[in-house]
Amino acid sequence: MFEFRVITIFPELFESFREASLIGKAGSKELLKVKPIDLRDFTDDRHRTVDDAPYGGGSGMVMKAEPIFKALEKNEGCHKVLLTPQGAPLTQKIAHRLAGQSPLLLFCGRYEGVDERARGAFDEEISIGDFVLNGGEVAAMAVIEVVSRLIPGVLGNSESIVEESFSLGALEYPQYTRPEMFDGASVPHVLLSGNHKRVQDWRRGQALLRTRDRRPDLFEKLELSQLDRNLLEQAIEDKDK
Ligand code: 6GU
Repeated sequence: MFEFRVITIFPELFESFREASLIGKAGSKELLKVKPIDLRDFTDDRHRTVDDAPYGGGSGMVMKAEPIFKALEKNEGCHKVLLTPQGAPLTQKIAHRLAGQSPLLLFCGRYEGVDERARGAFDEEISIGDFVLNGGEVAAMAVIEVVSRLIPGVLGNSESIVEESFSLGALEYPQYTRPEMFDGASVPHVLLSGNHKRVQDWRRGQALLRTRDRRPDLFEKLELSQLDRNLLEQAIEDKDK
């Protein structure tokens, strides 16, 4: 059983999340558990204070070191992650590593940050992208979702993990479902051919074309075989027709 522990000042945000969709189903199958932990349980003043004004002045509040240390102490043995925009950008590769690190403790930073002296108590810091959230809660949910789907048995079909975008370094190919004609647009003929090899080749070509057009940064890193080059060439031709 993979265990996520989430330290947050908003534990209630995780109640519906842990019950919904894939995460909830995996929870009932006892493949994983999401345990929200209220940071305020680790304070001892009447107001359950978790933040204070920054030394040196300035706007916003800083999360106090003491409750953080107490909460982490109570959870020793976990792999401890601080969620912060200053962390390493989350990738599929990092997610695969985290999927082997249960119990995984996710600490949701709030306000303007955490006291610098508490940062050393974490094993690593992770961000989910170059934008600013008010707190790490949504980032923690992103990490839980990314990691959960890599846990054996959580996804219905384990092939879908391997085939996906980013695992192969390329974006996903275009998908279609019924009806065959929608708003004057038909489904590409090859997908109706029943020829598995042709379908596979077409999808690879489309995935490469998409990656080239939309994510040149990813495309640059792909190591293309001669077949890949031919399939991309074909996809470019099909587009120009
Ligand atoms: Cl992990 N936290 C916050 N507050 N903002 C973020 C983030 C994390 N990742 C991207 N933006």
